[in-house]
Amino acid sequence: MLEELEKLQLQAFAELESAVDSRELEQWRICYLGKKSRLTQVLRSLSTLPLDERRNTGARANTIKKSLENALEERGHSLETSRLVLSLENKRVDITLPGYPMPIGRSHPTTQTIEEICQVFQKMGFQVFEGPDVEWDYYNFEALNIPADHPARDMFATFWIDSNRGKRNRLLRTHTSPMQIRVMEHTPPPIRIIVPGRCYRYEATDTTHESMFYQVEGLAVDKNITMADLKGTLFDFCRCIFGEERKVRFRCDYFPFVEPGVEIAIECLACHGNGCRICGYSGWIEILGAGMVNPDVLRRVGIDPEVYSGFAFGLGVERVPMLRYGIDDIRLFYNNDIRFLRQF
Ligand code: FA5
Repeated sequence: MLEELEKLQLQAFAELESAVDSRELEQWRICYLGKKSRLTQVLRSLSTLPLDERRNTGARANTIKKSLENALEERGHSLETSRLVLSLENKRVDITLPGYPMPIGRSHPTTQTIEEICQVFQKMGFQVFEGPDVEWDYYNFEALNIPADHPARDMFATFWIDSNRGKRNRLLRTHTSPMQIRVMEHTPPPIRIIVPGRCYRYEATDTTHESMFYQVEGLAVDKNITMADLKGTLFDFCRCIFGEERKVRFRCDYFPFVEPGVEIAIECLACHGNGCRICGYSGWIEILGAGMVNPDVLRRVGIDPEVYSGFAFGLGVERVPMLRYGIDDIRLFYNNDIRFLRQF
């Protein structure tokens, strides 16, 4: 029996060496150390042996059992270590490889345009101010000579926010002109400001109209300001932004808070003035409304119109890149299609 045990041990060691994963190790354990293994059978049958043989065989069988258990544990460790080394080798990071480039964001084309517009006016001596998107009826309409029921309210389809005892009083500003009042209330002339900001109109959108868009308001109040100052400032601006060659149209318009009122339009880039879908077949795209500040508006904020005069304008920001790059639909700006935005 002892001879058999020695053979068994040699065979077990040889097989253990060829086991390559935990599944094969477990099979080996069942075969050589399991309940039905030959070694367990020998240990169980010791009591049937004569005393002498029992002692020798028992001692040897136990030693073999111990050495098989140790060998199993060692082989387990060594297989685990090789598995770990292999997996580390496979997943090794080569720190000398160049990293993945991080996509870098950029300013929205509207933001870029606002910055450029502000720079042009800042060079002429205008200061930049900002104001609230949520406005009172008073600033958006009343103080600008547009009392309730004035037909000019139809020009500014309004998103109302709340009302007080049936009287609507808070809204999303429909233009940046309320900032004329807010600034003049607190600043004595001379005033030269521009105000970039969002405006909202409750109207159907089309290629040149959005329900949310940006304007840049301008206001200059001082002694002896005339229509010539307004025209000179705005023509200079148009030349800076659109170049010397581009045709600029200057003609009368009506806004209750200026007198006289004008509008400036730029020749459509897409059709060179011949008329197309973008310009509504007129050949021109209107970019701003302007005029001399109405004396009633000056009086309302405590500025004497006999001493001071001023001009104001409100410029549609998105129309500038549309005219420059031939963008045929204003709605592209806020659809957030990255393929469009990436071009600027
Ligand atoms: C006004 O908003 C006046 N507050 C402008 C003004 C200021 C006049 C100071 C006199 C003195 P108007 O509604 O025309 O005016 O808008 C001015 C410009 O904003 C337009 O020329 C156009 O370029 C742009 N604009 C107007 N409505 C929209 C719209 N729905 N979507 C995109 N741009 C618009």
